[in-house]
Amino acid sequence: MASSLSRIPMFTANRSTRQQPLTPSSTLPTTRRVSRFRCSAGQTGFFTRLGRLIKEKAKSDVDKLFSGFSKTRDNLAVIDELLLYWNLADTDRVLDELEEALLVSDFGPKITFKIVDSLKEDILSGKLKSGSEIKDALKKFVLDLLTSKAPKTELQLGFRKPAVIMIVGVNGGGKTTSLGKLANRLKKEGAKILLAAGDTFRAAASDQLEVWAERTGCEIITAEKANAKASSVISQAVKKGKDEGYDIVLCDTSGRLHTNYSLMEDLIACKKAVSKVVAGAPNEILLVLDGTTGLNMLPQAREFNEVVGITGLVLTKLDGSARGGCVVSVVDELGIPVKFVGVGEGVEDLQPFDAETFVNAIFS
Ligand SMILES: Nc1nc2c(ncn2[C@@H]2O[C@H](COP(=O)(O)OP(=O)(O)OP(=O)(O)O)[C@@H](O)[C@H]2O)c(=O)[nH]1
Ligand SMILES: [Mg+2]
Repeated sequence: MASSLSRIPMFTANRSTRQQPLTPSSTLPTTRRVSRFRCSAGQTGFFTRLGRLIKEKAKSDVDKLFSGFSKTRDNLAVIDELLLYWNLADTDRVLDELEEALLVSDFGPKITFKIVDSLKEDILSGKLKSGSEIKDALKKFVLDLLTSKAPKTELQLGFRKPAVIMIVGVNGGGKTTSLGKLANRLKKEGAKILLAAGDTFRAAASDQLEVWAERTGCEIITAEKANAKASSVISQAVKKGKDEGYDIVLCDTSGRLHTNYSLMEDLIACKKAVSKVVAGAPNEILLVLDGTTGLNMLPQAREFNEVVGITGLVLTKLDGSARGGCVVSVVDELGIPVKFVGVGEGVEDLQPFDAETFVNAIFS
């Protein structure tokens, strides 16, 4: 990690900071706090280490990660029963039921048929001879798919300071919450974080982000006036990030329907504005998808990807009634890695995605 400890002033987000969002920290009054940071970016490799470190921690958080998915597990538990009594003569019936279990878990028809066909071929050729071998082959198929189609699940933050992460998605998917949780994780690893309240459509949106700024002890830039352009708020934040040595600027954006052309264009403007301030930024454009919407998330992902180029997915609400198979469908179809999963509303409830852990959890 870094050699030097840096101290930066912070302030509790409140109305006065909103009205004067670009006031230099050094002149801010009263509620300033001082915080220690273990390291600060600027050295080559910091961002790479940060991405890796966060991912490694995922492995130790396995229980929490998949405390959700109970519905998926229930649906897929049928597979264990089926395979326990499997014999060759029963193959067609067992594979039909396995197909149904995968479909109700939102694996989607395309990937389900691929899995079942592959298992059938291996059973008929004598390669798979027992229920447990079939189960292992099923898990391996899904794992291979996840790791081959979208291997880079770590954040890719480039090497220029500040790295910029934009969070996009449809209304209510969990963008602001995920951004807050991500700020918490990154800050815990020692990064100096600035939040940008790029959701300028809803008056309450920046208040919500200010709560997260306060909760995580991060600074925030909000719009100076009503009806400000999102691109202007975001680019001001990135400028401040650059001038004041922030490691990462996390940009919230408004929820928008992927079918609304003018709102989607607004995202392109945000992306351009950021790239004018820091070459190569935004480094990550994370699409937040609500896990409870199941396969309906696919058209959203396609559209956002086409318009701004999505670098990673955040699947939220997996603690609820989400069906885990949709993760596999999205990765299979779009080849975009899932980078994080949301497993609750708390500040710690965002976990890095790890394919092996995921497969073990849903087929446990
Ligand atoms: N259970 C659960 N709830 C979540 C999760 N992520 C977000 N939520 C909740 O989902 C609701 C919407 O979250 P927001 O972060 O406001 O969603 P958003 O995408 O920013 O919404 P808009 O800005 O209105 O488009 C809130 O009540 C969150 O607490 C999650 O992983 N699990
Ligand atoms: Mg929001």
